[in-house]
Amino acid sequence: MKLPIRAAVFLSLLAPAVWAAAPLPAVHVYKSPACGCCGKWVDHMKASGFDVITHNTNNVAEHKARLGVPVAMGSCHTAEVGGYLVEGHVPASDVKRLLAEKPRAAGVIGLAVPGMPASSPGMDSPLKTPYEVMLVRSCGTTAVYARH
Ligand SMILES: [Cu+2]
Repeated sequence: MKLPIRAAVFLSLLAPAVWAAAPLPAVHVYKSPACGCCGKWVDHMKASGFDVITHNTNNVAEHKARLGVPVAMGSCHTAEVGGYLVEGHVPASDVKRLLAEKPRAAGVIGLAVPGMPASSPGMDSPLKTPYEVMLVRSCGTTAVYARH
């Protein structure tokens, strides 16, 4: 009987370490203090388990430029998480997938939902309007990452 008990104790000690190995990085959000839908996206990210640090600014464009958001991919707010840019109303599930896949080596610098699609998180229109999440590369090219 000793071995199974030791194994169980060992596993119970191991479990917290496994959990701690991959915590979600904090999300830094840059948004206008007057932006309502930006705040709702912050709520969506928090509800999905992210710590969110909100930076209210009247110069969101400065941060988009710093992070390398292509002009055509622009939305209302921009964010930074785990070294990646997240532009606009990107679903938390896609951000988590990006953080797990770590495509930095393939030249990917982040995700974007250009404009403000009605059905995206934080916009929350009851109408089911399809929209795409775009992957952004350091060279400025984009590709479809997810369809919702
Ligand atoms: Cu918005």
